[in-house]
Amino acid sequence: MANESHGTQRIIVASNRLPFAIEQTDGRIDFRNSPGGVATGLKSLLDSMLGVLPFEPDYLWVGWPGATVSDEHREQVQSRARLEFRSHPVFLSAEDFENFYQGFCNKTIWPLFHYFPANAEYDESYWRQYERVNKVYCDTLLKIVRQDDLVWIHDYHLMLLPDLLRKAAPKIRIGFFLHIPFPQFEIFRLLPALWRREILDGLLGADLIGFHTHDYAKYFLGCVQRILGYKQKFADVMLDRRTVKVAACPMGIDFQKFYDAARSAEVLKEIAKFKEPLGDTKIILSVDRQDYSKGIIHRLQGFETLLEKHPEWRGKVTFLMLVVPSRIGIQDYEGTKNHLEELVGRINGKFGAINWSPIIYQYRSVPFETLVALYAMSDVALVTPLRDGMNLVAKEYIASRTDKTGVLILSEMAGSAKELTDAIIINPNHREEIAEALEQALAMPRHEQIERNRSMQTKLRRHTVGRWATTFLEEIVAMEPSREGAYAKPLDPASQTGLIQHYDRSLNRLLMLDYDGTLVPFANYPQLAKPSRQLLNSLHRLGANPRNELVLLSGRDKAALENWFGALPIGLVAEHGAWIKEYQQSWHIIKPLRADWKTTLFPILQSYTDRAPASWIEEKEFSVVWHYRVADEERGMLAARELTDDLIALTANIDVQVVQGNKTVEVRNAGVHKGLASQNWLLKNLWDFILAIGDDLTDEDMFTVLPGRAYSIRVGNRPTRARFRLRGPDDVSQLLETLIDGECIEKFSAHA
Ligand code: ADQ
Repeated sequence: MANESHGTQRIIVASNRLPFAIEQTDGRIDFRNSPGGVATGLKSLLDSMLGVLPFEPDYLWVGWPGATVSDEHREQVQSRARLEFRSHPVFLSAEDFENFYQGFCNKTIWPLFHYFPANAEYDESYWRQYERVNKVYCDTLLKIVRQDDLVWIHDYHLMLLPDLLRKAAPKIRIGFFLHIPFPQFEIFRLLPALWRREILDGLLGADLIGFHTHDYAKYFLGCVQRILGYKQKFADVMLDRRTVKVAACPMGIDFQKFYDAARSAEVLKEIAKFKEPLGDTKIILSVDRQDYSKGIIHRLQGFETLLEKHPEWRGKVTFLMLVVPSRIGIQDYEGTKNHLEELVGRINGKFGAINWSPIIYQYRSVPFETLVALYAMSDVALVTPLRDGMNLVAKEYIASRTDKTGVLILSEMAGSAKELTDAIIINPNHREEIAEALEQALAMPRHEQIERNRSMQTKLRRHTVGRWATTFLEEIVAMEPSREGAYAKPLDPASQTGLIQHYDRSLNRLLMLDYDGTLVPFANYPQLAKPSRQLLNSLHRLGANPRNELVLLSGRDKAALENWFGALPIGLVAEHGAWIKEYQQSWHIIKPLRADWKTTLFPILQSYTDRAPASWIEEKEFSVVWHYRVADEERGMLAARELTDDLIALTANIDVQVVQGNKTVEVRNAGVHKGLASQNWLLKNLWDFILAIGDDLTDEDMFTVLPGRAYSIRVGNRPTRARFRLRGPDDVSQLLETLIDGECIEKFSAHA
């Protein structure tokens, strides 16, 4: 790893393609701009971001230059890429291109993630090459990356890279953004077991994983849950050593660039040139990369249905179809191209006249000004992907409508349909629906067009590509402190002495202790984890000290706590905070709670109990718990992952929370936790010493609300907000004994 450092924040972008592609002809190397959404979007990003971020950014873009480069040209490509494009090329071999790019990326992941499982190929040599290329990227990055760089990895070609990089350079901040959809579990699971695990673990090497929509983020979290079983809290995945944030951050466009271009003299000239031969026919436009996911065939069929069902539009409407060559050499793509050209020919033959051609089809890439001219002159944009991560064309069309007229017809399967809700939203699989939408669009009154586009333009103006990138990067930068604090330091002898001295000189002490896993080890059945006489004695002595207020916070029900600890001079919290009881007072509910949802969930829990023999259900007043400690480990773990996933989906509309505990899955009321219960005591007095000890995720809620000076201790070695950690209940007992011993000195000094 390089170790020089500058004052600015350097961002290393890693993606499959660079903003340029090279062509090698007769020993000559030419550089040209890359087509496609990711490269276009990122290029605008780089242009628009300078001066927007709260830190001074500097960039380097690492990626494949779009062709295999012979050895003798590599140095030349490298230095031009650096000087002219702030880029660092990753050179790939012909075999990489075949098996990695054409193979795993475009014949496995692309079809699968776009819900075309029948097109997906599961070829071991593709997978091996995918692993290899991700390693090549990692090695390249390690040569240039510096400790304080922020690495932003893009898209499905590099899903193993975050983890590879994390392992080699653990402290580097890494973001990952997926530009295509992330599919639901039932689709993702079609990948062989090893691949799907490695892909998820690969992605989880990042600090932040971004998707275009909430659905994709949710599907990803669902797959992590079902396949890896890692604990999750909201949209955070809790790994052993780190927390990974998963977020929806929809990508925008450079709105102003399209809006201004549409009014420029150059574009106006282009419009006049294109419109002249079309007379006063209405224009429908479609623009995409050639790809079966874009729904081009269905779209043509929809247009055909329009002309069949509404003959009044014949001769009065022209469909301009612009298709950019893409992924040439892959059979599915070649097949679609032939099919679509046949269809264009058939429709033109069937309906066309000497002076009117229904479809004008162009198979090529066009310059920016031409593209904007086409957007600006078309009455309707027909964007009908069968599946699309986002779809920038839909956004670019709206941004190019300076007079706010024009109608966007948009597929509900495109990520952008979540934002562009004022478009005519259609199901792209249904030709009748496309035809009806076209009919509606062609007849739409001008004022309605303006009204719809005004609201969409307002959104697009606000959520630009610059803002997308800034939000994403700022999010990673903001995560830094919590990542550093993810591991507490051991309560070593020096810290323990400090704690004891502080305890000794304090007069108002609050001690908050968890029970299971903290004061006693877990037992096969909860009723077996009884407190020993010695523990009860220690708790009694600590609680009876007039300088102390001792509270036991547990997930157990109040009957169990009452039975074991009811006679002690201490406060009690049951069901993770649903019930509280101060010393010498009676139990009360912390806030109004419901429990009617429990009956609905029982049959589901019951079905999992049947699947993992020896697992069982515990019912408490305001929560239910599925225990699998004594079930077969493998079966129990698999069932717990699935159950958690099912419960999260089934309880989406009710105010409860699904919590994975130690060999348990628990459903409880949302907003009730040990943090809330702790506050009851924290606010009661001006404490000069606070000690909180717990072993579980549920105790993190308690650690979160503590003041910074409090002694918080997590039992076990897990990421935590606590300041210190201890190994197990034995260490906790020892610490408590030491505090009790100190009490003798207290009494002695009080008498002295
Ligand atoms: P793409 O599948 O490439 O992108 P899209 O988002 O529509 O799809 O972007 C295409 C880009 O190419 C647009 O910016 C458009 O202007 C440009 N383009 C299209 N046709 C052109 C032509 N004939 N000539 C010149 N330029 C043309 C992937 C995902 C998408 C996601 C983007 C960004 O598949 O779902 O929206 O990344 O994340």
